[in-house]
Amino acid sequence: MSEQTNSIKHVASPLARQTLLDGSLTGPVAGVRPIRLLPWLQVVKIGGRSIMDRGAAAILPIVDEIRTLLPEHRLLILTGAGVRARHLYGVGLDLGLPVGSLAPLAASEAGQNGHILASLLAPEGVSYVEHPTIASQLAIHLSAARAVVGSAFPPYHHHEFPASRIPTHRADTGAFLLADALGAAGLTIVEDVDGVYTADPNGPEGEKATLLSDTSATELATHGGTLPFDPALLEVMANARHLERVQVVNGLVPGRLTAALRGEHVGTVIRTGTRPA
Ligand code: GWN
Ligand code: ATP
Repeated sequence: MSEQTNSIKHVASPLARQTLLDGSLTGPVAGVRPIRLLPWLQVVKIGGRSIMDRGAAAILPIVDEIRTLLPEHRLLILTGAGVRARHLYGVGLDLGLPVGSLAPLAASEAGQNGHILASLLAPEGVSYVEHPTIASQLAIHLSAARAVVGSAFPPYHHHEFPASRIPTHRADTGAFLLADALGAAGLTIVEDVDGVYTADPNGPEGEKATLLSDTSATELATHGGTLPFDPALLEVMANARHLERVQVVNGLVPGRLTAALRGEHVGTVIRTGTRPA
């Protein structure tokens, strides 16, 4: 039998011959910290219910504040969904819609709030950019403008985890996932309360609630009560690759967002699971 010449070209890859299911094999290759894509970017999540639903009284002052921040920072401003999504969940759940149908419907409300905010900032060159643009053309848009606005809701659609009938991954989680994936300089979550309290300051136990000035995702995971953001945020914070902290600030108090972006401690700082490189 004549010997056959093997002319197959092999592609050298450290993962070519091993299962991706064994952490001890993938660890040496995949365990390194990813690069920061946009290390100068500040991500700001504006609450849907807490800010946008309040209309002009809350939106116009924050728009003024963002306008004055533009020379200082390059911003990705992401909006939450607000009360229209709560109404949508009510109707959709009554009709028996699955979570994968509710997720994109709620997400579209976050997008609407983004369109509103971007319209008000249009004279400053700020536009609403779509999810696919955020995914692949954010850098060029932020080279043309100091800031862009997008939807904070992650576009999971029918891929939303079926753990609950209300989408698990909502605007706060979406904003964190983006900020961490981009290796942004920071994420500030803008709410209508001074930060995270021991209990809902607007709830029945509100009078006894005290502000947590400095806390961690690990501590909050054992908190038990309600929080001013999606609980899933704590899970993604535990696995953060870049962001070491997030600050929750009160957007109804003029100057708090400005101070937070300057690195001042003016709300609740929540430390994530990641450590300085
Ligand atoms: O529609 O306001 O992006 O940026 O999750 O998907 O439900 O879509 O299903 O580029 O892709 O409603 O149409 O809508 O909010 O999400 O967008 O105006 O495919 O610019 O078409 O990932 O904006 O929208 O709702 O964000 O959060 O056309 Mo909207 Mo949202 Mo626009 Mo986007 Mo979803 Mo697209 Mo998408 Mo859908
Ligand atoms: P979205 O952007 O998803 O529309 P949002 O972030 O604007 O929502 P909420 O989800 O309503 O707004 O969260 C803010 C509210 O959370 C506060 O007004 C407060 O009453 C409530 N809250 C509940 N628990 C706490 C807590 N432990 N500390 C502070 N606020 C809390």
